[in-house]
Amino acid sequence: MKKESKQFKKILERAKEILILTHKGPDFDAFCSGLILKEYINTYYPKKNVSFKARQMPTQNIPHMHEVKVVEEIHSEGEDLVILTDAGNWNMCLTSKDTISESDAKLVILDHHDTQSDSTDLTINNNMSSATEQVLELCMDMRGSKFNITEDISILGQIGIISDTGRFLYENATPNTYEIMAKLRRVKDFDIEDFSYKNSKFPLETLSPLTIYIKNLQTDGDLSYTYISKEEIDTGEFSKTSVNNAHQFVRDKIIRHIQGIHWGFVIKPSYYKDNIWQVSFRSSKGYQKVDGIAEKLGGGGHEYSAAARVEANDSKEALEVVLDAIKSTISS
Ligand SMILES: [Mn+2]
Repeated sequence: MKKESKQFKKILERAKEILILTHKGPDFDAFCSGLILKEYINTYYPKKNVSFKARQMPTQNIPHMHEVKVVEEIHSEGEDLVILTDAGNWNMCLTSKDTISESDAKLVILDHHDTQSDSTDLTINNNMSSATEQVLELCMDMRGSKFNITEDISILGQIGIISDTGRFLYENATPNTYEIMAKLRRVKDFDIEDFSYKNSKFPLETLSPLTIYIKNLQTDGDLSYTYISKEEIDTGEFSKTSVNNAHQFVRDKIIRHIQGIHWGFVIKPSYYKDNIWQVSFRSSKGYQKVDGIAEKLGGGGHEYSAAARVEANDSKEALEVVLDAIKSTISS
């Protein structure tokens, strides 16, 4: 057993009241890693109290999802151990109203992000494809061949891993990821295609703001960009969700998928503050890196996927601010 697994086991064995938390706006990896860990504790330590709190339920049915306690605020309820999965620090998990970080419970982080982690009693992060892979690896290391992959754990594991690896398309999928996936699929032949298909569905109302984004699209060399203005949102009476969905669709499936185009950005007004605009950048591997541009605008992200907020009076000005930042970053 690895040293970190032994340490985790020791901390777990001493705890009585355990709370599992994950990042805000939880994705499937967040839910699946937390639920697998909860199942593990429930199975091997049935006398311990373990709860998993989040602000919302997953968008599709997954095993054990009814065990997620949906709460608005997170305060200490006498826990002696808090475990964060799929998050490197409190900040990713808590809002300003939550006070749980002030409790003197022990803190363990099980993560796979590059983000700087808070100081903890134990952090396990082997830069795996997903927090789900990290949690499974840990469970398997602690129990060895006795670890029982139930059908539910198999399904949760597969969902977490396929979500965070984009069905094994991203670079984060390693031989270890495939090996764990093989173990999971021997237990249950989960329908990945059906799950991904359902997950990619969007509400009909997304199409109206989407036509605006497409109409506003411009190209410049291998760059494409588009936006939606406040006036267009008001005139069309578009809901916030429909604009957000359309924004994501253009960002992920249009801007860098046009032939001859390798990168781009999408702009929309912020719903939280007047005169603030959200800009999302996407690029293709080996082409223009966008993290530096986003950083110049006060944001950040990864080499080929980044975001920022810019201040501007209208969409035209917001576009100029972003195009200026691009020009000065590329020429420097
Ligand atoms: Mn993740």
